[in-house]
Amino acid sequence: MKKSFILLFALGIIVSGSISAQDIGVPLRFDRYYDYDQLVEAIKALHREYPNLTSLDLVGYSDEKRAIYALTISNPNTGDHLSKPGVYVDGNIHGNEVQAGEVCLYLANRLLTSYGENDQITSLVDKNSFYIIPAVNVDGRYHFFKDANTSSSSRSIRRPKDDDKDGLFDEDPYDDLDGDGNICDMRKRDPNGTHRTDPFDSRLMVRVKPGEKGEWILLGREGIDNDGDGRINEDNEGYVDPNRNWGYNWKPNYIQRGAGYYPLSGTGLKAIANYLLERPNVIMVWAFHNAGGMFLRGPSTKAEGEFPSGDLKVYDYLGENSEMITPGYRYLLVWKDLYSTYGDFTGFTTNIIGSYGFVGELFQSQSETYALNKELKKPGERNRESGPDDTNHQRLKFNDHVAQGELYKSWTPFHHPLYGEIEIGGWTKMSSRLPHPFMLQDLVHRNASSVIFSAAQTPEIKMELMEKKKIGKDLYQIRIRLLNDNAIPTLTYQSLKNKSHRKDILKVSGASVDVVAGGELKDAHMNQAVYKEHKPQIQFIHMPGFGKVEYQFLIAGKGTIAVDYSSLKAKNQQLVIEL
Ligand SMILES: [Ca+2]
Ligand SMILES: [Ca+2]
Ligand SMILES: [Ca+2]
Ligand SMILES: [Ca+2]
Ligand SMILES: [Zn+2]
Repeated sequence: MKKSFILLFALGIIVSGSISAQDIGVPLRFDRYYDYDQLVEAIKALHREYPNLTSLDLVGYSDEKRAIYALTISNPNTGDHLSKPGVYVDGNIHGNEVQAGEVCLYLANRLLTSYGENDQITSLVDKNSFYIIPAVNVDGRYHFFKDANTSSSSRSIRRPKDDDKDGLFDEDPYDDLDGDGNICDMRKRDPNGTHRTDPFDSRLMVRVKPGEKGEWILLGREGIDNDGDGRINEDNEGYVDPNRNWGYNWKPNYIQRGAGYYPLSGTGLKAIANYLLERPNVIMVWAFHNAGGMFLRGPSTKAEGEFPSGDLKVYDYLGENSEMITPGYRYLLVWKDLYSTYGDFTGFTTNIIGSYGFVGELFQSQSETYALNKELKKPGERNRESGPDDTNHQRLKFNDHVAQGELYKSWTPFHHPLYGEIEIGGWTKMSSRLPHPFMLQDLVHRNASSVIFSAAQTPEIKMELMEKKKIGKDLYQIRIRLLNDNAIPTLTYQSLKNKSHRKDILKVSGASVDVVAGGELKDAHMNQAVYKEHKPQIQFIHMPGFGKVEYQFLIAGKGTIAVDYSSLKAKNQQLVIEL
């Protein structure tokens, strides 16, 4: 009696102390979205299940004091995590871009559950250190699920900002008037309105032509004038854009909207910046966002110029392969193909951390396909008369018959305190930028595969003795070859050009030897070596992708020598040679 009471009591604590913990077991599920608390549970579950391959770090806290976690995946038996090429992956820096978090969770889940079973993945987990932060903007993610939102709100850092400069902060947000958890649109019947009902789908509206009578006036997003200043929803949460607040090429608000008052003013961002600075081994960065189906590379502004050609080869190789891994996604240059951004995250990681980096813009609404009726044109083909393009018609059909109506709220009458009798309806918060959960598995797997592909291309240096020749009494000539079979060099050419990160070091040492000369062997057959003038026993080198370098040393003495290769971003190597 007493025992079972205690047991029940203990179970009660377990059940009430964790949120939906019964849902969250390893392997994780990807036919659903994880809210912030569930995401934390998921990452903890992975760590609990694979304590030997993971470590769970509390990176810091957000502006609203939520924990930001990072999961490190690295096999300690193959070396300390800092000794291996680091692959940093994050998501959800924009709070509403939630499937980016699922890509990160999926990557972690895939690497861990396939370790020891899949050869490619086993060798990656042995070779690399993965640093995964599934949700950067933890406050944004929390509020996106918990509060009423559009598909684009709850995006900002949760740092109050007075957008309309009236002395009040975030005082007039959207208002969920009908209490359905979505911020949709408002419309009102008006014979002099700007729009009439679309003849093909009565849920849509088309703009009236000159001289034509309207039926509707559009009143914007759901809401009221909370502060009575004559404007509706003019000061929503934030707006400090967490992807414009980083400490590289930051510009103030009048140049870059959302910049914040100073770089890294976001508490959580500052913590992540420090986390990265403590991991100089990071050579590859992926930051996932939505939407549009794009892999974006820098530079972020035209004024920064183009990357060195050596880096472009790397970006093209990874970007073009990623395009093939995720059909329909495009590999683009951000400032040229989209727009310039100042103070963005990958600008920081490229230039301060010295990494290659992509922004992955997940999901494209065109993937919500529905085979259209004959009278409707194909998606992308615009305009019968002056109607909206057919993408909306197709998306509505997809909503009706594939998502069973979950993505669109039909227009419903509502009495508005200011506008009187109106209707509320339109796309819901889980529409437009997020795949329906049934499509999530495909999205997370393909995008995680792009990360895995790039991780496989991080540098892996092999060092070999090419030749050892006695050329005099106690005088030896040795030739060392270093090979990198992967696409990514040991240091970006940008870092090399800016001298922002140290080169690799090749060092010859021995108790009873003297390195008389040493330098790069430009041509082994022609015996052309370029000797370094001072301290020939230490050479500063750079390992290209898909390439090799050769060095030659003249060594006086005898006994054992060690040749040590050390790198910031690739694994150190050593050769021991007997003279
Ligand atoms: Ca205000
Ligand atoms: Ca609503
Ligand atoms: Ca107002
Ligand atoms: Ca409002
Ligand atoms: Zn984004």
